[in-house]
Amino acid sequence: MRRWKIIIGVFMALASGVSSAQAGSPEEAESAASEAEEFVRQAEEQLLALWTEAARASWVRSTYITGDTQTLAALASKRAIEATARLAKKSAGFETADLPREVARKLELLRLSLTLAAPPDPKASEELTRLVTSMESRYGKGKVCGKAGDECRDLQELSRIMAASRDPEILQEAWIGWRSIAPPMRKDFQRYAELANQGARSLGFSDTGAMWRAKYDMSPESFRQELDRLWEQVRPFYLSLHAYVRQRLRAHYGPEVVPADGPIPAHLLGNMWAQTWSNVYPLVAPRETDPGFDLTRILQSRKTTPRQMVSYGEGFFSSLGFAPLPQSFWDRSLFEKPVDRDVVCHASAWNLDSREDLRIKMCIDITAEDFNVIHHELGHNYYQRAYNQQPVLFRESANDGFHEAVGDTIALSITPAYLARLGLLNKVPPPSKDLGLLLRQALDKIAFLPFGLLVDQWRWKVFSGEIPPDRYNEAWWELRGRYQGIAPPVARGESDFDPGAKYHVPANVPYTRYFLAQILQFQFHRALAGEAGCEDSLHRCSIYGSEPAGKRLRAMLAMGISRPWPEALEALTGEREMDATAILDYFAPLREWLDEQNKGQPLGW
Ligand code: X8Z
Ligand code: ZN
Repeated sequence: MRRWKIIIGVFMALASGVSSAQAGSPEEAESAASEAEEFVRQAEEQLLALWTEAARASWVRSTYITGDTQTLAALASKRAIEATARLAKKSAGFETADLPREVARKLELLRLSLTLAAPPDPKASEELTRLVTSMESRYGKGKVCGKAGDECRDLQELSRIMAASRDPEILQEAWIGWRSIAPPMRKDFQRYAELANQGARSLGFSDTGAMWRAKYDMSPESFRQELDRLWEQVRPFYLSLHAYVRQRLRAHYGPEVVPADGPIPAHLLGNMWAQTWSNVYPLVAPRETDPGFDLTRILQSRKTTPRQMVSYGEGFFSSLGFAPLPQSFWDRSLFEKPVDRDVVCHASAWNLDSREDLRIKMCIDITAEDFNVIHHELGHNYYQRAYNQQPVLFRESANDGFHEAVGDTIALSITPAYLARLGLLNKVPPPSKDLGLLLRQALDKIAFLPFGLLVDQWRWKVFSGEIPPDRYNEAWWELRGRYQGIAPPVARGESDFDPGAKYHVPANVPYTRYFLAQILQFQFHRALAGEAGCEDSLHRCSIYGSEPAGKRLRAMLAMGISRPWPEALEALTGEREMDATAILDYFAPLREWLDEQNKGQPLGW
């Protein structure tokens, strides 16, 4: 996540924002162009100043949550989004047809840049930024305490239980426990949705969801259809994986806990939100093809430190020809949960000055899961640095799915052969064990897809009013059931607010980006593996050490958002469409095997 996304803005009143010149004569066209150019130039200068200011306030607040840091961060954010909203309105007044391409694109991007738009009334905009800051901080501070108020557990501790426990009662307690942090946000969330919509409408969008869907170089409606198309490509695979996992969990927990043909209870999948399932790999693994190593155990037995985990990640990027991370990254990042204060532990990557001040903020656990998350976060940082030579308004990923996909693409190259090269593994398992590896990978990558889609299906409907506040939770579970085929372990009602127990909802971070990233990273991997000369099966390819792959990747990253995303995709892959055939190709051997295992078993729910 890139914090400054929600806070970009410019604080200034441009003397002549709206162009009055109509491009009738060549002279008038020229004057309109120079007026637009000057507007954009000033906007970029001011944007940069406000980004930097708001990002610093936000960093301090996220790494030291107090009433004061919240107030300061909310104020800086308000200044930034108000100014951006003003500029966005002005940018819409320019006639772009005759403008130089670069200027026209910048005006368009200005109009689309906000994920949280300031309502016209300054009081309302102050309330809005206060609400978002407070909801995110409440999530960050979330703790679940025993009856006597002692023995409090935070999300990190509860997540460890979700990952490791095989006792349904303990799992259920942790699952219910974490969701108790959310009901107090419910009213705030409702008000936030109202105010955010006021802001979006003042910028000409029908609501905040429409504003989010407008960012993909196509109409919001076409984007919806793109998502449907991609989901239909992968849905049969998900059904197959779901049926297999259900059958194995049923064998382990018994028929009174897991139904034969209904949704899977949400607390049994190894993750607080049932969004990735690899933690239950040992329960569902086929004995005969188990790869026989567990990276978590290896890292822990070697007493790997958080910093060393990050160094491994840096080492991968260096092997592709990326410059090392600056010393300030090591000095200023937060790698471990401090013992003496509240922080927002949800992992994020930052570039505070839009140049070289890169950092990650993450409460690292020594696990295979966090080894991947580190690569994910570093992907953001290397992308941010790669486009920092672009003009300010182009310092962004081609679309938000690209930003989320880069580090994951690299993580796909963490193959057993690569781990052996690092000295973390003594022996590379033979190809006959690949099915186990592929299954473990699919439990994360394929299982995630419906979750990646549904979070915003819910929010879009909330923003449009199709889901009214008195149906927030019911509609959430309706979507969880429909897309993921999971069900809550206990009855839920409207005094609960389960969407609020997922970081991105209180923090106002759009989520469709992760669905897109899951598709894109396999397209990127397929292309880069080709560039690296790997002729093996895709899941055996690692691009570690490949200069040509690095060069190709950097060329795309350096484009930022200067061109519509299909051009960036083409620069890297030669393809202009998002396409799920790459993820399907990658897992093809597993699909065949799963279908075989599922013979005679119910599919769906
Ligand atoms: O939020 C994240 C990253 C930060 S951008 C850690 N992710 C999503 C999540 O945790 O829900 C990465 C995968 C999905
Ligand atoms: Zn991310």
